[in-house]
Amino acid sequence: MLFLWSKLRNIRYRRQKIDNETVQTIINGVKLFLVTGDITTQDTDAIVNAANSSLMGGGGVDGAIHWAGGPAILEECREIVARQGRLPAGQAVITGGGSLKSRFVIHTVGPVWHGGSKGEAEVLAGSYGESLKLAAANNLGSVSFPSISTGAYGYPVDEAARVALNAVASFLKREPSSLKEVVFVLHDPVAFQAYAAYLKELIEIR
Ligand code: AR6
Repeated sequence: MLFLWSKLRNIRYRRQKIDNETVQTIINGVKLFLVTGDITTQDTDAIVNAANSSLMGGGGVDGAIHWAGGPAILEECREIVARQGRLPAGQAVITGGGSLKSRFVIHTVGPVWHGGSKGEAEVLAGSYGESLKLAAANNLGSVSFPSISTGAYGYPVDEAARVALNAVASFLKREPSSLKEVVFVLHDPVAFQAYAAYLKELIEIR
């Protein structure tokens, strides 16, 4: 019993320690770091939306972005869908930021989790890579990501954190670009812990 209690205390202590630390690294001159909070209040050049293929809005972070950014974003999304059709999972498009602080919104569609053997990791990595490609193509200096697919789409957050951080780190390593800052804005402490734990692993490996 005493043993169990001291183990639990230890876990709590380790978690608090991660909370109080700034978990960040620099890859190829680009600062990569994690914060907790609401992505709609970020002032990076772009924020990334975890959208669905219709681009017509939804719940979760998608709903929050359209709510905070106003109808101009939806109007641009409509034009994009009229021009090129629904957005496949793993792809990304860019619109203005409407009334958000960030000038742009990059909309991407993550995979729905079907157990992990249906190519989910490749599609999720594609969402991050294609979003960063668009940010670089538009000469942006900073971009914020939510934890794509880990809400309504059911992707387990520990696995998603690995895929997300590996995809961003490998893009930054191989593509010199305008980017100076990539931020993960994690809405809840469980997601923050998952991303912090894996980012620390990555920092130690490097
Ligand atoms: N800021 C940052 N992260 C947030 C915010 C916020 N304001 N709100 C939620 N999250 P989800 P998905 C986190 O469901 O799994 C939509 O209906 C949330 O806690 O938004 O990719 C779309 O239209 C979770 O960790 O996106 C699609 O139909 C993460 O964002 C579908 O949901 C992703 O959760 C996409 O599902």
